[in-house]
Amino acid sequence: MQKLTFPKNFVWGVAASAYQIEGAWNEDGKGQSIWDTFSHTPGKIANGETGDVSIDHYHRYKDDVARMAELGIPTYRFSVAWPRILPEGSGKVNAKGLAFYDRLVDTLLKHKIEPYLCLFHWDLPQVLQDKGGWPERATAYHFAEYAHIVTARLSDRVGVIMTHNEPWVAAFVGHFLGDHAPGSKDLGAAIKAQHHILLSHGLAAEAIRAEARQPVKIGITLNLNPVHPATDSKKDREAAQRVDAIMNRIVLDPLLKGTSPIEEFALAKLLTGKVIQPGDLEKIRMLDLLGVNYYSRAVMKHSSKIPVVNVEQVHPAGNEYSGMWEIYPEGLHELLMRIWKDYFTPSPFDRLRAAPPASSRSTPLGLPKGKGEGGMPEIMITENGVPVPDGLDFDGRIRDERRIRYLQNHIAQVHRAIQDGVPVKGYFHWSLMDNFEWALGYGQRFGLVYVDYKTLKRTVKDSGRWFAKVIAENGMIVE
Ligand code: IFM
Repeated sequence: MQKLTFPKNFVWGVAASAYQIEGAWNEDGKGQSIWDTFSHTPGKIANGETGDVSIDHYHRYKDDVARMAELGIPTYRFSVAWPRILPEGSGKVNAKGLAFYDRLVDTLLKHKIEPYLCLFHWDLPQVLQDKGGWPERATAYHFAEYAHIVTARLSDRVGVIMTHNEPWVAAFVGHFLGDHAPGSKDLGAAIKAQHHILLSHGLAAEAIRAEARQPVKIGITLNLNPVHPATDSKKDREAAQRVDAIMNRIVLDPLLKGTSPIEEFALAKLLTGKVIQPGDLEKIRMLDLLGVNYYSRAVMKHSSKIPVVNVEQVHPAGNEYSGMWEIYPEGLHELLMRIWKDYFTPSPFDRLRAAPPASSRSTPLGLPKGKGEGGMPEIMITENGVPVPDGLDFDGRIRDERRIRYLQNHIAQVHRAIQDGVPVKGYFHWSLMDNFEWALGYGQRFGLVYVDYKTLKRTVKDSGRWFAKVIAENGMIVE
C-alpha cells in the first residue's frame, strides 16, 4: 500500500455544461441554440431525447451547489449558455439570462466553491447558425462580443474564464462526422469551423483582458487522445500520424506554437482556400491555462472507412471498455508527457532564438505572458470520467465500483506524470451529475451523483464519496 499525495494547492473539481444539465430551454428569454434544433430533429438523438428539461439544474442549482459543498468539492467548471445571454447571438442582452449565472456564481461563492466559467460548450445561438455558424468568420467576432459581456458582468467574482470546451468536437463531430449539431458532413466546413473557433478564442481573450475586473486566467479545454497505429506497418503508422495531426495538433499547434497543421494538408487548403488570414495565428496564441480532457486513446489503421483522411478506428481485443470507449489509463500519462515535451520544453536552439528583450511580453516559448508559472500556461485535467452502467441497489445505495477503479487508475497516472516532471495543477471529474450525453441521450451515466430521470431525485454514488475523500486527503492510497 502506498499513499499518492498531490502538490499543495492542487485544484480538485468537477465539471458540467449548460445544455447537458440546465433544461429550461425556452425560459426567461433564452434564444434557441443549435442543440435545441438538433435534438428536436427526429432521428438525431437516441430515443428522441432532448435537453429541454434535462436534470433541471436551472431551477435546482441551489441544491446542486449545496450537495457539492457537502462533498467538499472546492472548484466547479460550468458553462454559460450563449443564447441565454444573447438570444440573437449578438446585440441585445437578455438580463434574465445574465441574472441566472450571477445567482449561480454567488451561490458557489457562498459555499466557498471557486467558479471556473466556460463560455462555449457547443450551444451556439441558432440565429448565428442560420448565418453560417462557425464556418463563417463573422461568428468569431460575435463570440468576442459575448465574451466581453460575460466578463464585464462576472469577472469581479470569477477568476478563471475558459473560452471553449473541446473545439475539435464542435468543429469535427458537428461539421464532418455529423453526429452533433449542426449535423453537417463537410470536411471543408469542419476545418473552417475549427480555425474560426480558435480565432474566436484569441479574440475573446483580448476582450476578457480588456474588460476583466481582476487578473483573470484565460483558458481553453481540449479533448486530446494519444493516437496509436493498429500495427507497425508503414501505412498504419502514417494513418496514426494523420489522425494525430487532424485531432490533436490541429488545436495544440495554433494555441501553443503559432503554427497550424492545416497548412500541411494540400487537400485542406483546397477545401478551405485562405481560411487562415495573416495575423490570425498570433492572435490565437493567448493562454494562461491549458485544459486537457482525457477519456481514451485512438488506435487507427489505414482504411477507406473514414474517407478523405483514409483511416479506421480499431478496438484492440482483450482490453476493458466502457459504454463509449476503451479504458486506457496509461494514455493519460503518455499524453501529458507528450504535451510537455512537444509544447512546453524548448530546445536549447529555441531558447537562443526566442531570448526576449527584458521589456517583451513574450515568454521563453514565445507565448504571450499569462498568469501561469514562469509565463507558461498552467496544465490541468479539466475532464476525465467514465460511462458505466450503475443504479440503485436494494438499499438505495449506488455501488459504482468500476467508476472508482477507473478514477483511481487515472488519477494515479496524473500523479505519475507530476513525478515525471509535468506540473499538472488540477484534476476535474466529468461530471458532477448524470446528464444528457449529446447524441446518446440519457443512456450513458458519467455522474458522481445519480439522477433518477423520472423524479429528478439526486443520490450521491459511492464514487462521489470516494472522490470527496481523495479531495479531503489531497491524495489516495493505492496498492
Ligand atoms: O459529455 C461530454 C462533455 O460534454 C464533453 N467531454 C466529453 C464528455 C463525455 O462524452
